[in-house]
Amino acid sequence: MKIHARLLATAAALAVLTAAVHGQTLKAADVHPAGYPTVVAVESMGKKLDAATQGRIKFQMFPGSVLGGEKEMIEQTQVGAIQLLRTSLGPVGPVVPEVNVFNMPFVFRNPAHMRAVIDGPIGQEMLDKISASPARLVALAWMDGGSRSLYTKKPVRKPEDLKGQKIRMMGNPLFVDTMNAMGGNGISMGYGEVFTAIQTGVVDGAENNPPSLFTANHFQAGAKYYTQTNHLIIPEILVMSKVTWDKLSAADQALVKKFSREAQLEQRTLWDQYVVDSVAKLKAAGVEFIEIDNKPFFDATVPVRAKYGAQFADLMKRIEAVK
Ligand code: GTR
Repeated sequence: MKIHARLLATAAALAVLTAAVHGQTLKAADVHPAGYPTVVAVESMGKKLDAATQGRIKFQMFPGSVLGGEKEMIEQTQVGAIQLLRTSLGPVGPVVPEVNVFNMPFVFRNPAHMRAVIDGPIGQEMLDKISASPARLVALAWMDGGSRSLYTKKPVRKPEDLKGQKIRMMGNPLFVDTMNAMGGNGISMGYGEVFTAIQTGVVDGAENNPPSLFTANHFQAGAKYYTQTNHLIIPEILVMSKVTWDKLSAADQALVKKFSREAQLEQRTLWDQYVVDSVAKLKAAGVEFIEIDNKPFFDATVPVRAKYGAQFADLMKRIEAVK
């Protein structure tokens, strides 16, 4: 019995030692809180990796921006301080300019069109472009970010209503230009600063999808009018630091790819339900959804697509042709 116990203790000590030598913990990060579809899907990926490698690859999720804003987290992933990151493509644009074709206003007709594009050859090409770029990010899978609309303190129905209003946009000059073209003043700012900025009047509103508006509580800071502009439909992405990727064996890389793909599908299912629930909760909380014809906003942003889209002319035609 005693020998058995000692053997067990030795085995346990050896396991710890082996993990220390060969094992590793992947730090994953997200600006969204626990329970958000992206966080849940990436957590399941981590559990699968742990199980498939008998604990050799461990996983820890840092949700809710605890490791920094999205821009800072992208930088940390590039240098390998964060190993896995779920991010919007918005702030990836300044680092990998090729992704900006997906960041343009009204480039997708609706979220279903966006999904058809990312699920097809164009989506795969874009993942490959990111991985091949000098940004040191390995693009593993797409995530869904739905459709972004405007929310403000005063109701907005047409571009003229945005005159003089400061609207927070994600950190990418393309978005500031988009808001300026839509009639407002685009102010670029990190996600974590938006609540206080609305509350203190530093900005008059922002724009996002219903799940983000709901979980970040921006309506409680005073932006209660949600105008259905649907001006940006930006896919999101799961990336691994190239520093980490290069240290994995080919077999482990294959596992990471397989489970990332599964995370993409899981997130999509969770996302659809989360959008429905968020819309219901926002309405119950008194947020007024303003239905509009968004054509004037589409028309107002023609120059933005012309300016940023010129370099992607062929790709834009292919995107448009996707049914
Ligand atoms: C959300 C997106 C986040 C972040 C945020 C923002 O919709 O999921 O990754 O980009 O928007 O506006 O900063």
